[in-house]
Amino acid sequence: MFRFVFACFFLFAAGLSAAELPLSPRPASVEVQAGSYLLKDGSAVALQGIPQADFLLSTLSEAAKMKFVQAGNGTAPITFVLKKASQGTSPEAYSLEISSSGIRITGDEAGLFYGAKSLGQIVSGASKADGAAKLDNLKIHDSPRYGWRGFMLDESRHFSGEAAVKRLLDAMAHYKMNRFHWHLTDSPGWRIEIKKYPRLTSVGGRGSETDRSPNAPAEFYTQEQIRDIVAYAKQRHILVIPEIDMPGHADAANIAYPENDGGGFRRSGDKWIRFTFNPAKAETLEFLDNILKEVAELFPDAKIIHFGGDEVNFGWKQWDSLPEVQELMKKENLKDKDAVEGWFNRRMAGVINSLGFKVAGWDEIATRGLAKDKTIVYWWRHDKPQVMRKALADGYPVVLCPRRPMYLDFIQQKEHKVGRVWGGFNPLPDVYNFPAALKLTEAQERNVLGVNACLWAEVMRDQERRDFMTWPRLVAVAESGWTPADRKDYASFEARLKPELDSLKARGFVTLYDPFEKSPEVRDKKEVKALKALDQPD
Ligand code: TNX
Repeated sequence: MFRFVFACFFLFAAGLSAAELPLSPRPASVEVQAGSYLLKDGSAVALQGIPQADFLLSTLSEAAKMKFVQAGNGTAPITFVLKKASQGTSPEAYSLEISSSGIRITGDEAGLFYGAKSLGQIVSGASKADGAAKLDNLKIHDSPRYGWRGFMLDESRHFSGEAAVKRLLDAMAHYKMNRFHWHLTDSPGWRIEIKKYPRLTSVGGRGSETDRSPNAPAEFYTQEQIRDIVAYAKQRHILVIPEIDMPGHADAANIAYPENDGGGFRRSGDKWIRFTFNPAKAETLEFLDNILKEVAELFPDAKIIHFGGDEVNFGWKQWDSLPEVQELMKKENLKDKDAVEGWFNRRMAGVINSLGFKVAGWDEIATRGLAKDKTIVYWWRHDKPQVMRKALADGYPVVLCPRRPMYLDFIQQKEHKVGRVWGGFNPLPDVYNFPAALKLTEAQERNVLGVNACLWAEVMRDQERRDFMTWPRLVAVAESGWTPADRKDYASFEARLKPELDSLKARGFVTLYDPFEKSPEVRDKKEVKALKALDQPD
């Protein structure tokens, strides 16, 4: 009885009702049963025949804040059972059973990892006495709503760097997120080493959105660092999707190799005069092909290369006077710049496909006649839902990342000053409730791969500010991607979020936004003004 009262006190103290587990994202199904199991610190874990057994053990120990050891043969308090996912079931699904005789986690490789995470979180939130955790008997059957639960990090506008990325990957894995979309190139900086073209990083890697000095230090990832990060992510069941943006957002590359410049545009206080690659010059196309070949070698797992394709019309004015473009238009019978852009998209998608990769691109690419089975469309223009619906109807797999509510460079509280507001902003509940408002039909849902939040970093010079804009909204994204619609409940999310904020702070995200305290806005240390967005040209 005392134990029961104690357990209830703990759960209520954390703001959770007795039936609610301290699990984010909320699992698909939980059945709490009579009885309990006392899990002792130092308990043995049976991992016979389980791939990455050591890593699973350390994952569990870390999440549980206890130390477990590998069992020899025979029974153990915790048992992992590998069960290959059958056709039609998710390899990320797992079941977790706590009974008076012990704990058993069953699933395929990713499922076992998520099961270890869930058990760890339950243990770390449980009441403890003499180094043992008292766990209610229960059965969890858990499986994600979507197979794509992603986060995009813009490293071009401001560079985050290896330590920040690994810390981020750890936190993503903790919340069962599985896609890291790495925006490695854009106008302010080129961040991925390409051996054949060293100036891309030694020159193109200099500076940022807020430091345009040619003497700024070059900030980028070496190929070795990229391989290391990709492996780090893979171990945590996260696939990395690199983005090499073309033919727009290309200033950094064009500063390094001006012969590929297709012209750009000016806007007040800021210049992106080399915004596009020349889409028709043979040498430029070969240059891009060579880059893509190296990129493909660095990212062998996801087998997806994102090639951008966004906002090209902002900077394509000079295409009218490029002789190669004129020639191409004649030769291919292309009537305008839009047709040239489509031709370029198809050509580059063909190269990516021939490397054995699918191509992903922003939703502008959805009308370019690209192969349905080899193309992934990222729907980002929230004010153009018809683009998303058409792409789905046409049979493209679609990743949902509309600016509202999935862009984390939008402010999250109305008093905040730095960041975007566009007919509204992106407060935590909007992120959490996504994508209900889209009212997707069953047929549409079949082609929806999942959800992806995007952290564009124009007005995020410091890691402190990036953390403020990311957390805890990314926890809400994780749940919107994982938890079945009928299990989502904002009150439950909020109750589970309170302890989660402490756990995020313990991971080092000390400048996160606290929605309960309505914490004051964290701005960059060197104050930056909110920049006008590129897609709101002046
Ligand atoms: C639009 S999203 C962009 C980015 C900007 C972002 C700012 C997209 C495909 N292009 O280049 O950083 O808006 O919110």
